[in-house]
Amino acid sequence: MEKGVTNLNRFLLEEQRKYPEATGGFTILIESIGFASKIISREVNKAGIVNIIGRAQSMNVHGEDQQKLDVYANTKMIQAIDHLGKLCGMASEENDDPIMIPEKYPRGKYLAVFDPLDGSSNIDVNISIGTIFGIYKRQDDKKSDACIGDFCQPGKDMVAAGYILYGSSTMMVYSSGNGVHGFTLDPSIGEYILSHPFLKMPESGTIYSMNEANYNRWDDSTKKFVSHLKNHKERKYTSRYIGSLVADFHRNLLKGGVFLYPEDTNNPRGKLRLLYECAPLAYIAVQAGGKAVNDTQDILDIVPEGLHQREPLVIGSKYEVEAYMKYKKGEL
Ligand code: P6P
Repeated sequence: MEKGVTNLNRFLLEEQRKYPEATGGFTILIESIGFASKIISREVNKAGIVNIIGRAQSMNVHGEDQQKLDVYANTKMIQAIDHLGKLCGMASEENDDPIMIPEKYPRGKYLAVFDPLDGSSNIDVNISIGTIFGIYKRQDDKKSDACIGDFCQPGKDMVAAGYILYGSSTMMVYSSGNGVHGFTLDPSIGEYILSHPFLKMPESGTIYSMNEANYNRWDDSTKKFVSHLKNHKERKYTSRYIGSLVADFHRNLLKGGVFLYPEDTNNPRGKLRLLYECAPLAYIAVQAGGKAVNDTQDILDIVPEGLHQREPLVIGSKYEVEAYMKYKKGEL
């Protein structure tokens, strides 16, 4: 499909035509997530003006202050997809328990997981932030509301995943298993336009992204890996770390490189959440030719034991992630 004239709707319809059995449910689901993101983008881009930033009175399940935009984005994501009749439940970083579909709406076979506004601590300082989402299919044909167990599926079973980056432009990047595609929002017409078809992550990169303030809390294998990058014989690496997962991941997806949030003595299972942060980005990374692991295995193979389970995350170009795993296994 040609860049510049293909909008998200046309792209989804042409993808849908590849599946004769498709009912269009998936298409309307992704379209609706796109709709929510346009509303979130509008508020993110004017947050400083209308002063809706600052701290809401509530805390989320992780004991973090919820920025007003976090709460707003969560509400918009839920409102955009809860009535479609395509979902049997949702899970969000901002909600302790699964979000039920209101009684008045029909249920469907999909499960949506999302971090409505990741990196929200950067809102006040005008740094790029993002929405991360994943779509699963319910594993049984029950018509009841989803329970936590329905969400506990490995990331490799996702039917789609993606993110929206609210940066110098607003971009949606998603995959439904046939490559990774980027769409840039044209705010003058309110349309996502195909701008990055079949995105591929470079086999290796020259960027590493991690919070080096944690250095003394890493284990020796992580320290050795970082030293390997800093003293690489063939490549001169540079450090880039925004502190906003979606922005750091997106840069490495396009330019190549590796992002690490490994386990440390303060965060024995890392900081990032498996279901709605690590797994959707791992799905994108793998579809784009990259890799994503925790401290022992591929992220996409991990079966969550709960909605908010944390996992160490090392994600990016194949060369760097495979080198990391060799250090973790003591092979280097
Ligand atoms: P640290 C933002 O709060 C976030 O969840 C991710 O977006 C980001 O990658 C990470 O935490 C940054 O964590 O400990 O380096 O501030």
